[in-house]
Amino acid sequence: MEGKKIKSIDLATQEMLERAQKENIKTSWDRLEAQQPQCGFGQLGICCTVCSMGPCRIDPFGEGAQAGVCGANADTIAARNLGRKVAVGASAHSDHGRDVAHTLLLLAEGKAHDYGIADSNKLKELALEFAIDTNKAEEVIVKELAQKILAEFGRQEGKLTFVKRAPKKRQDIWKKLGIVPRGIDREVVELLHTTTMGVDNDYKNIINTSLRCALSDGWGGSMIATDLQDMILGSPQPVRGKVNLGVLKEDYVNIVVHGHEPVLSEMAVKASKDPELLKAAKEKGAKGINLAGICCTANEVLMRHGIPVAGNFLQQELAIITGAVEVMMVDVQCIMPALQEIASCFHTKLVTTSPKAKFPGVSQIEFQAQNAYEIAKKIIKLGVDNFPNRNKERVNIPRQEMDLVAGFTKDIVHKILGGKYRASYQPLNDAIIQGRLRGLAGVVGCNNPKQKHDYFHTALVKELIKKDVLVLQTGCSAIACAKQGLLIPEAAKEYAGKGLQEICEAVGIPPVLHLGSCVDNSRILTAASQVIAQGGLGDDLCDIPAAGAAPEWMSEKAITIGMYFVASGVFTVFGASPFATLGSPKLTEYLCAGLEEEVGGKFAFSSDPSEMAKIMIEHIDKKRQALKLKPMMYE
Ligand code: SF4
Ligand code: MSK
Repeated sequence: MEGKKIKSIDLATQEMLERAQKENIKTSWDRLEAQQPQCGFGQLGICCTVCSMGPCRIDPFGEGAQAGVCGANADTIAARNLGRKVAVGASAHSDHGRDVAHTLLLLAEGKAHDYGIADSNKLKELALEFAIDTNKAEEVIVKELAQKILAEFGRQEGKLTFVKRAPKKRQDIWKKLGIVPRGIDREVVELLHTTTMGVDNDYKNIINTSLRCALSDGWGGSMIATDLQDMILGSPQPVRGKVNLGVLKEDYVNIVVHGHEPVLSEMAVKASKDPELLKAAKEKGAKGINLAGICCTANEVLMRHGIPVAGNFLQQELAIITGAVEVMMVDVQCIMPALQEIASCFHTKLVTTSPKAKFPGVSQIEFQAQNAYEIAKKIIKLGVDNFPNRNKERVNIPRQEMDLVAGFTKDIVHKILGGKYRASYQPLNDAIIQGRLRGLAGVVGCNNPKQKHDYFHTALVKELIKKDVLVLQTGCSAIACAKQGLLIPEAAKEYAGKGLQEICEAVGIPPVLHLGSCVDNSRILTAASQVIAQGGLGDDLCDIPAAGAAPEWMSEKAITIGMYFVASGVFTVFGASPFATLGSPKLTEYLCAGLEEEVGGKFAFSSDPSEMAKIMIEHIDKKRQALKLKPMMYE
């Protein structure tokens, strides 16, 4: 398993890669190979293309050029490159949040009939947070809320409303450093402005602006997306599901939803059960319609409906290579441009749905909240009609599928741990205080063909739970661990330390909790804030014995998530990547040490999951000592 040539620890992925190789179908792994050697300057972050006097690059060995044409040195260039990635990541999550807020407004105006308010408690909660009088009619409250939330994007002064959810001490730190996030759009624009040619040349100040921008995502755009999705589509509840390519069914019309925004995929879930479409599917010779997900859209429909997950980021191409997918419906983010070519090798129809994300030559069925269900039906019908075009001899679905439990929000953790009659975080805090649980870890993020697929996530998580760390997961990382059987309650017995095992057995939870998609990392922030509010574990987020990691990250969004975790006081470890070896020793030192003095959180980089686990556990133990908590119960 540890042999150098193995690209993935997942057997289904291995099987599909073999098939791709036999049929000479190129995947991201092949394209990575074709890219070798990748640009060393790019990997070190010291290539600048900001203005047309460049591109400029800095000689990392100190022999050649040490400044770009304008005089920018390695520190400025590396910090600017990093800052620009933070701005892009924040814009992606936040634009997602804005689209959900816009759907809410249409709903309030009676123009989006297919949606409603699925969680009225959440509506009340949010209305109170936004200082809206809840004695009015529901549609008035909803409209006011939508307007106020949309105004958060363009807010010029003051602070984002959700900042109030953070512990007081954390808010004071942000205030002192001048990084309290104002409007989300403002922070993104300001960071892009300050990183253009001839503006901010102080790498520390660029990081400061980046922290503020990232906070506008974590405590703004992403949090808005999560809360509004829960309110409109329903707050998740623990739900059983299945994961891996084996969830695709040979005798069914297979529709795969891929991307991030659940507003349309939610309608696809309904449409896949539409009697008219089911009848049509049977007439075409299928037993029914099977909906499955890839990436974060998968996490969204899994959490709310138990829809099976076909795979994570690096499996998007492989799902099509099974030869059994009639339609892959995509919206935004993490959708490989290669999908069109792969789909053309099979009968699969790729359907784009966002006006922001088109493929040349691929017809689009544009999503509109005003007639969402009809659009979802149209897309599913396309899949049904495409079923007879499937070449049965080319169908090759790997058998692998695994059970999982998902749908753990901050409120669910609250309820499950506190018991039916006394929802509370106290039992969780007590378990940490008494040394039954060592602490908490958030393990999140993508896949990257540079790293053995799924291996970094699972190896790290196994080591953490063995040491009694309760792991919270989102995104493709959660899917990776689910495939290896870590997201079922039975995993506690096999993999967890004795203390964590006792807790899992007492309340019937897995040792690894699936909290949702990438925007749902905001759930980790709110849960951590509640842990502080409960008492006994310090008075700021940086006091909690906790750490974060993105072991196989690839997306700019992951950098933004890392940046807002750090700005919120969390020690965050990234897997090996260009970002891990920045060509500015000063910037690296600042990110990995200096920042801790200012915000209480810092970065670390490691290309070894055991090393990652070790430094995370050391950090957690350091926090336990600072709080003078009891020694670990079973050590
Ligand atoms: Fe070169 Fe400076 Fe222009 Fe960057 S901003 S490309 S370092 S001249
Ligand atoms: S989908 S951002 S590959 S986790 Fe959110 Fe997965 Fe990373 Fe995309």
